[in-house]
Amino acid sequence: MGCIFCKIVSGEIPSDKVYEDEKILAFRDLNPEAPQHVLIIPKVHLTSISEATDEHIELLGYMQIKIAEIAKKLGVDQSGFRIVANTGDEGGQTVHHLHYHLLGGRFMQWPPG
Ligand code: DGP
Repeated sequence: MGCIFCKIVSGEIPSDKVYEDEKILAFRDLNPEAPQHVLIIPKVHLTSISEATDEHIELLGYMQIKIAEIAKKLGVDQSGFRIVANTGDEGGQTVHHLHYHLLGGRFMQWPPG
């Protein structure tokens, strides 16, 4: 399969890992938009949140809790941070493997562009 993030999970493409366990992987974005910019992905291939079903409830809940832990590890849990899941073409998704961007270390404007 040609999925870039599956290749990162398998180690075929190297990444700057921040956290890993049997279910998820967190690694630094290649093109950081903030001092801390980490991508959190499930190891199983799931295209986007649009394709999530009841069978993913546990995994998605797990990811939220781990994101909080990762934010703490990055030192942005107290200052604040943003999590974003670009979904589909108009959502700006370019890699079609579910991922949350965790952005922190600077003030985040709202609304986004
Ligand atoms: P999105 O536009 O939401 O689908 O974000 C995809 C992000 O993935 C984008 O910010 C750049 C990042 N990215 C793409 N390819 C790679 C890669 O090979 N390694 C890493 N670390 N990040 C990548």
